[in-house]
Amino acid sequence: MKSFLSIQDVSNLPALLKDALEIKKNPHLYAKLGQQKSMCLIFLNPSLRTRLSAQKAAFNLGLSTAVLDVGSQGWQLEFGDGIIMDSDKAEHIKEAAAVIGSYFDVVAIRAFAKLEDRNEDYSEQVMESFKKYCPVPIINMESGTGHPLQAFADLITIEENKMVAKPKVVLTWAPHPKPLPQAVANSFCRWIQAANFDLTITHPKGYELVDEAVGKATVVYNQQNALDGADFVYAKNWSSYTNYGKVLSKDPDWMVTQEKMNLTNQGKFMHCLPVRRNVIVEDAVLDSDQSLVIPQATNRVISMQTVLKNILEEMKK
Ligand code: SN0
Repeated sequence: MKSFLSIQDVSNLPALLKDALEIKKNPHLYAKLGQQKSMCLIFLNPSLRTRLSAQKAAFNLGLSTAVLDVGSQGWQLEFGDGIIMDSDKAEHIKEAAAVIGSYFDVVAIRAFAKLEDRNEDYSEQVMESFKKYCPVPIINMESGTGHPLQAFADLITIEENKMVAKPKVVLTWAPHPKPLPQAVANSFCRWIQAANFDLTITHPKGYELVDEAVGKATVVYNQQNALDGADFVYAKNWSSYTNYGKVLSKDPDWMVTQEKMNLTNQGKFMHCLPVRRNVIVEDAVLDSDQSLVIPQATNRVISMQTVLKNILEEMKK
């Protein structure tokens, strides 16, 4: 693996999953792989799990890390081509990416969708600019359209908890007070289908995801029907893709409740965190044995460590 921007950078998903489960059993197996190498973590948005799990994963591989919080510590970056830079943005990505790439061996970036201009977010301007101007491998820590490290951790979690070879996985939209990106939902759909699981997506009308993410999944507008017989229930809010970045509904009837979980096949509850308690999902579900949110977060170390292991191995070739 040269870089990790999306599932398209994964040439062999079963092999990557096998790697992940091996690393989970023995986290220090590759403790020397990253020695004398370093990684820069660049954040344009907040993070708890992503930042700490990336640092822990790097630590397990002997790789040093530095963190740049662009919001509070760095110059505001300009990404446009041919722009007259007379506004608040002091540094162009051309220089910034080249400089960072001259200091580090791997660069990981978080840059959420701004939810203003769909073409801008879906063109992946930030990741693509880093890829173009930064001479070292790039890792996506949530971009305009995807969060592949989260989806990989989710897949590992399902693999560890599934009772049948092809579980029924339901992605349900849930209400939220703010407009959120589609990134987590998009990547979840792609990875679950790449793993050949049975995926049903449920959401109110107007919340259809981009076609490439939906793929061959079943879309059901009635949440209760969708949940029937589910082995895994993945809740997530996202803002509208069609009416881009808009909150079309805050309907509390879409919250995941214990009563709804009773419709499932003793289904497990999943969410990427951070989660708004009693808005997305009620306490009773989150605090029950059915909840996998902590194992999912734990597996964020494993997904990052597996990706880093593959990138570092590629660099040694
Ligand atoms: C982000 C998102 O893409 O939905 C990151 C998830 C890993 N979530 C949020 O920004 C939640 C913020 C909030 O106010 O609840």
